[in-house]
Amino acid sequence: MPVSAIDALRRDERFMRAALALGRRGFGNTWPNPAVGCVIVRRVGDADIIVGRGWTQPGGRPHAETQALAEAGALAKGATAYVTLEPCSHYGRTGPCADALARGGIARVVGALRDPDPRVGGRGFDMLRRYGLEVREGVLADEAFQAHVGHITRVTFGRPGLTVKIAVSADGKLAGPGGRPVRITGEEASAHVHLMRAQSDAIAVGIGTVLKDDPMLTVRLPGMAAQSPVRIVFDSRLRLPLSSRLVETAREVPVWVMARADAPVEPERDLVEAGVEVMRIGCSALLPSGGASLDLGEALRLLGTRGVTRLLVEAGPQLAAGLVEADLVEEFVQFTSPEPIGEGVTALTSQLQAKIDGQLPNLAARMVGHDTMTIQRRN
Ligand code: AOF
Ligand code: ZN
Repeated sequence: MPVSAIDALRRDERFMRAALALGRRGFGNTWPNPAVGCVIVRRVGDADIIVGRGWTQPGGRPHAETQALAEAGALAKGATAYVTLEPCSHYGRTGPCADALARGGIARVVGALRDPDPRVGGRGFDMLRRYGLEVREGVLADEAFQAHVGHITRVTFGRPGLTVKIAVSADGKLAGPGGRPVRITGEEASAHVHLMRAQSDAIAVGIGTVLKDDPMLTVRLPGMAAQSPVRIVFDSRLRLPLSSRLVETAREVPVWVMARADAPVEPERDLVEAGVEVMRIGCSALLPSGGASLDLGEALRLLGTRGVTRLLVEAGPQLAAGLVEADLVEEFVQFTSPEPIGEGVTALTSQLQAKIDGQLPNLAARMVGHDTMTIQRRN
């Protein structure tokens, strides 16, 4: 390949990386739409100049391309647009982005990934080619897949993309004896978890975690309180206490409770009065304890119909196991502290860890403060 062609490939990757970084600004606030990024680049002499930048706006509209085109104005003529997801081809509240790019005078479009949304599905790229624009697909497709895994999972399987997060001690425990809460990871890891919350549409826990820890599940990073996601409790029998911090703050940040269809009605009345939304779904497996668990697949599909794309689960051992058994997890994030805590509750049995390794073989690791963060994904 001639050097000039290699340079062009590198340039495309560089600007796609910039578009991916812009797109991330929308994580957690564009649902039900994907958080897309777009940069418009113009060649002036020997230099490449970014003349327009855009990302999907809160609530999902305007789309990234419209924002970038508005910033570029007349400078879009003859320029290249980099988009992290195929430009749309359908008529929503406004016309298709593919149309807008052509009308704005864009000469070339570099896209990372096709949009599996049935309204688009390749028609956006086709439309651009029909208009005579040059199109290159597949630049940094893996990175874009990670960025859009929530949207892709929702339009393909009808449920949100799921990240499960757990924090364990060096000896694999996530709580002290009898489930007593113990501080496991450090401040940097906590800050990172708050960032993960801010970048999620919703965050879910099991009722066991609420009863033990009484968590708030909000984002407590400076200046980011408004980024708190919807808080969800999987609570088959509606045991969520009215005195919990979740219920007490339900009017400020939404709380959704997913209960079994046959859960008692009185607690529902009280919870609804306190501002909580109760959703009822079927149950699947009978538990050894004699109770029955929620059908987690059905629960997630219900969240999909509500538009949730990026769901973070801060799981205890039971919920983590249930989600892995049902093969519903896209990403498993584990923070491990350097200290053992001795006696306590084991986070993952070796069989469950083996199952996770089988489903999510793609492993990355890095330090966050004193703790190790491992991220496991599908291949
Ligand atoms: C783009 N650029 O920035 C985004 C896109 O409900 P609508 O009409 O806003 O359309 C939503 C669909 O548009 C969504 O499911 C996805 O396929 C696409 N999102 N497309 O061209 C964007 N966010
Ligand atoms: Zn669009």
